[in-house]
Amino acid sequence: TAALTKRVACPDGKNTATNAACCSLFAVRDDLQANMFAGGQCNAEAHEALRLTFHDAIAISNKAGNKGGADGSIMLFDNIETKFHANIGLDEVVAFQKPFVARHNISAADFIQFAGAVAVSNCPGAPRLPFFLGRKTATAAAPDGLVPEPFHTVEQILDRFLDAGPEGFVDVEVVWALSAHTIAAANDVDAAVPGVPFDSTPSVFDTQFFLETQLRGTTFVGKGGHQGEVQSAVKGVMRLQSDHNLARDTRTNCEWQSFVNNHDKLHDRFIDAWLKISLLGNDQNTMIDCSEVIPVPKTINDVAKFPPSLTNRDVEQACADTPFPTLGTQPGAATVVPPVKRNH
Ligand code: HEB
Ligand code: CA
Repeated sequence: TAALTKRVACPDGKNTATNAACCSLFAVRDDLQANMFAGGQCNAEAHEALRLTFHDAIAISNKAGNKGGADGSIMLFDNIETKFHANIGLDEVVAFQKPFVARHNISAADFIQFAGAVAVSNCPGAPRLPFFLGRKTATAAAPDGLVPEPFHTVEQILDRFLDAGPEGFVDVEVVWALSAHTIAAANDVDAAVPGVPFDSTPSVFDTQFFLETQLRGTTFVGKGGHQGEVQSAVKGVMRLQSDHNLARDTRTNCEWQSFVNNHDKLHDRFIDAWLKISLLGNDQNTMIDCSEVIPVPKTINDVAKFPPSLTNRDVEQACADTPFPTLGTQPGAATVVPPVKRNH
């Protein structure tokens, strides 16, 4: 039976909400859009906000009793956690985000996930991510070693995800979560070339990441040879060794390929994977659904195409069950994908 929900008028005189507890989030959202995401852009700061949601949340271990998770520890104990090797670069993100937490009535734990959901909404083609309010606050820093690294083996990565929380993440869910790398870049894998994206469209939430990682690697963004880096198929694009291997491993390759040119699947499965990440260590049933505060992303007409000059012949077919989809090629000569520039 569908209940009729009465909306409450928020004290800001502008907004209404299904639950009064969500009212204060409108001002946080507007502050983020204006002062973190440069007027609602899918910019470097938005990418970083999404990465931070993962690095705070994934630091939970079933084997170790499920302490931590999405609890704000990466910000509350940043002196400890941002020194962990896997969290390289996040010291700057945390420093940038802290004043926002300070000027609003929100916990670090909720803020990190809320900022990530707002960030993703700025990327055309992205799903509108759900946001639940009311996370537990960290009482200690997470231990080192729980955040996956790009030089970890597929075995290590799948094991780590399976150990994250009481349910863990099964192999296909790991692939779903990696949709995040369609709006992502690396600053520190090769520090000589900051902002190098993981696909040719780092400000669009499309399926290009899954397509491009399946292509034969031919080029390094910089001098190459960095830990966790392998050759990519497109100049200016960096490929992580972990993404390369997940696209090819028998446990994950068919799921990986299934995202190529399947925008609906990308959209729906990222909601599932991200929501689960964003709730790690918390009980959804005791939290308040404030998803209505998250902006509705722009839609796109997502038709996957090979980057200029590349074709189905450049695919390193890995999935044995299904052939790679036959796709067109973007017109023109091969170009160099420009780096993602920071605003702050
Ligand atoms: Fe990620 C980025 C790794 C998963 C989100 N990554 C990144 C990087 C790396 C990684 C290395 C780069 C950093 C620098 O800066 O240098 N990841 C990784 C791994 C994994 C992952 C190994 C597992 C497999 N991610 C993930 C997830 C998510 C993410 C799940 C969500 C959900 N990342 C991300 C982002 C980014 C990244 C967003 C971008 C950032 C920027 O741009 O800044
Ligand atoms: Ca993309």
